[in-house]
Amino acid sequence: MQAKFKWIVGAAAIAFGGAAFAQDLVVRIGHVGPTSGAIAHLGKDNEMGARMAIDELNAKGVMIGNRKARFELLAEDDAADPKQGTAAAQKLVDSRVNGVIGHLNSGTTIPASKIYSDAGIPQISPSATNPRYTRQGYKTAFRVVADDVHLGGTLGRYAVEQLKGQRIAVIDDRTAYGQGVADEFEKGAKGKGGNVVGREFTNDKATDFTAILTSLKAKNPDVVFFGGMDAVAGPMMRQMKQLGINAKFMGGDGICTGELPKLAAGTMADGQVVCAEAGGVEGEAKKSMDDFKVKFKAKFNTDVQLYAPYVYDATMAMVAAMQKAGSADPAKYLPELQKISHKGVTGTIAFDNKGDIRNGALTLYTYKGGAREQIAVVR
Ligand code: ABU
Repeated sequence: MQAKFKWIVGAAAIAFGGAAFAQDLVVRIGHVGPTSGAIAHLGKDNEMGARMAIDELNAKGVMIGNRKARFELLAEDDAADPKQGTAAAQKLVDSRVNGVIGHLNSGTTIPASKIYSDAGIPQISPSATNPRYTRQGYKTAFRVVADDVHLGGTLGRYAVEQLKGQRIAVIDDRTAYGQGVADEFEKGAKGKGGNVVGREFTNDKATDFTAILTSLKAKNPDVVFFGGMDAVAGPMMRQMKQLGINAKFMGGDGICTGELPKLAAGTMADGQVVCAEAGGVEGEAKKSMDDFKVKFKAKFNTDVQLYAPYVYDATMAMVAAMQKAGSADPAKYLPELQKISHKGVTGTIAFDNKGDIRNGALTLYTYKGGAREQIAVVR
């Protein structure tokens, strides 16, 4: 007797007695960031950006090939820890995700990228800025923000040319991101004739900076650059104030968050901090970013911290590539992702042959009255 029921493994289509109909195509998108630990506010910000994209895609109804796609978000916490990062990556690979958005930190994104590459799964980091990530030769690695060469170098030049820093001190947290961006800052400042009077380091869990700040105070710095994240920068600024160090405070994207004024607990003077987000839009394009922030606040009842719009764009660009390929199979949509040109809220998402964003921008910010204020968008 001929079978009346047939389950086609690996494809969501069912045939009953000869009549076939297409079911939803389930597309699993992995997201990884630190949703626990000192920078959980940033990991949650990223995850909400992914959630927003997935919810919009499901509400809109997206066709991939001739099938209606239903997107699932598999969100993992790596606590900004490289070992937990690789464990999260392996878990997502084992869950047969179609693509991954993440991780947030360079120190987790770089080791995880080998796991995704070996599995042939496309990965887009929305925020990892260490250049090494896209220089390993992995075809699956992409990022939608500028890297630390651009970020640190621009800030180093800015310290000398615009802030007129005469005695520049540099501190980093010894992470892949913090040390890398501080090195690039130092190169940029020295390239413009800047005088770097001291270099110190701490770690990404430290809370007491008395020893390094006392050592730097003796050198009377007028600019202090910190390569690291806001959770360390805030207490560092408090202790600078206690020690009477009245220097400008600079940092990369890791400190350039909505949370920094709270973490600095009222010790941040207007205009004292200069930092940079590793992306940005200006002119007419700024409206879509502003609209995104309003929608985000309405949905989650919290403001964007930093990279949620970039996560949103990364997710949308990945899905656009699946649509172009007519398939969510990583091997089939990867070539489309490599040549995607997706108009997002953070600008056009298109990648160079390393997987880096084309024509990446930076936005320089300061803080006034406890709120971020844009100085300029630079390319
Ligand atoms: N880019 C700043 C935060 C993430 C990272 O690169 O580690």
